[in-house]
Amino acid sequence: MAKTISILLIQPRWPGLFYRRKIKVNEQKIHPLSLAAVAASSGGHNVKIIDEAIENIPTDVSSYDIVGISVNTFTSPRAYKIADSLHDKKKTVVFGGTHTALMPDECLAHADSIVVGDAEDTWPVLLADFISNGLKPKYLSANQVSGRSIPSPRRDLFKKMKRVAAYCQISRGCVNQCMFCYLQYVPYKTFRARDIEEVYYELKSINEDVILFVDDNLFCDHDYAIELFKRIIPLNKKWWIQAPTDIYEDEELISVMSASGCFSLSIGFQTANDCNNRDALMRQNNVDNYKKLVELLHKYEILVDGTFIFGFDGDSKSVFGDTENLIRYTGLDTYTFYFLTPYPGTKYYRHFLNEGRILHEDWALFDWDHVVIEPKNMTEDELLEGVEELYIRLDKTYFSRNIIRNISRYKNKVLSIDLLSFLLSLGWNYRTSRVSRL
Ligand code: B12
Repeated sequence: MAKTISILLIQPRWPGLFYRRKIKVNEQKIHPLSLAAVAASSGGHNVKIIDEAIENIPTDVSSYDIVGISVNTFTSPRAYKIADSLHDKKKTVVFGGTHTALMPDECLAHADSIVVGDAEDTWPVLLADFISNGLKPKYLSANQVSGRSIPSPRRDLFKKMKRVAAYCQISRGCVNQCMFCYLQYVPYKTFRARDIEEVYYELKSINEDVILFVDDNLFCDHDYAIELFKRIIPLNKKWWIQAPTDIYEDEELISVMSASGCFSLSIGFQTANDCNNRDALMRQNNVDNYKKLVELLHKYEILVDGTFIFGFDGDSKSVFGDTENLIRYTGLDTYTFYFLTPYPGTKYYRHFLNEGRILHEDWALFDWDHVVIEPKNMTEDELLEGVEELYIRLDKTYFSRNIIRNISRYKNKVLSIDLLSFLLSLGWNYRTSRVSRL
């Protein structure tokens, strides 16, 4: 390599913590992965990672040649602020992350260059161009990086701190077509899975016993998933992952998941109302299958967190009671509620914009914890209050009464001290104010 440069990579903090009432992963207790993945594609250059959730950006950045910032929709206002102040210090700033793919032009108003999609193929080219004074405004990861060429993230660059769990990514992409999901609108949606041996050795090298897999949908390839889970059994990790509802018929998969240490799944039930499933193209979902799925997972001692979205056009005030009944009937262990959030830069967003139903233009509010579109069959207040009252009702009369039953469901798994400390680190967040603290 001709010249070695110093790179500062920043993950901006998320300002929207106040507006919620749910169980939440404590971001300060787990190292985020995105920038460690970018660092892994930075060749022999010097890299420093700053996670703003736990540390401040240094005021003196003179030793860095270039700064990369990871930008999600809800962190974009913060990212723009950081970038503008770095420009005042004459720094070259590059953006990457979901929001650059959705809103490239807006991002380019604050950055010298943007990476759209995977960093593995684009970032090395960008760095070489920067070194030869030929930085281009946009790098598009059009030839999607194959799973086999995704290297392990640079965990050695994480700030040394006691962590309760580690994130790990096995695959990227998804075959489903849910209209609200950002993946429908970016050029890197294809399902790609990493080499099983690579994942095995990466997991083996991770100190933490509790692993949170951050895949969009690992279950796109059941055979691959089964092979991977079998391979990691000897590692004796306890792990969690997001899963779709359509694994309800695959008992072999579920039994291998359990044997390899799966303690909990987050499942995208999304709605109690099948007509929303049709409208939002959630073809994998069918309310009739949910009880069978939850029972099967419980049989294998896997806890189930159900995620639900409120504010679809098919939702009227009856959706809250319907969701409550579904949660009780299926026997979910925990539940997480979100407000429908069409991401700016998508066709879905334009649909609501054309109908004059977008309530805010502050992207920090587009975090699924704020109502950002005017609902069709109820008022904004009815939607907010419906979700809040549902949380209160279920917390008091369902969750708190079932907590002992739920804990006993872990049986063998609960013996892990690491798993217990991870579970205890989950925060129970309450909505304290309607006004975000931005
Ligand atoms: C793990 C995760 C979390 C964790 C940790 C978040 C964190 N601080 O990292 C927790 C559980 C805390 C979390 C919470 C939330 N999350 Co989250 N989360 C994820 C998830 C599942 C994985 C992220 C990840 O690590 N990916 C692995 C890395 C390697 O991939 P990557 O981030 O895409 O990075 C690659 C490229 O994008 C690019 N890249 C990324 N950054 C940069 C920067 C530069 C400079 C360059 C060159 C390239 C580059 O290079 C990387 C390697 O190719 C994603 C979904 C997903 N599959 O990405 C959602 C996701 C990022 N989360 C999302 C949301 C909405 C949230 C919440 C707001 C939800 C909520 N209301 O509670 C909160 C916000 C909390 C916060 N502080 O971020 C959305 C963001 C959508 C958007 N339009 O911005 C996503 C995309 C989920 C979704 N399907 O909508 N989340």
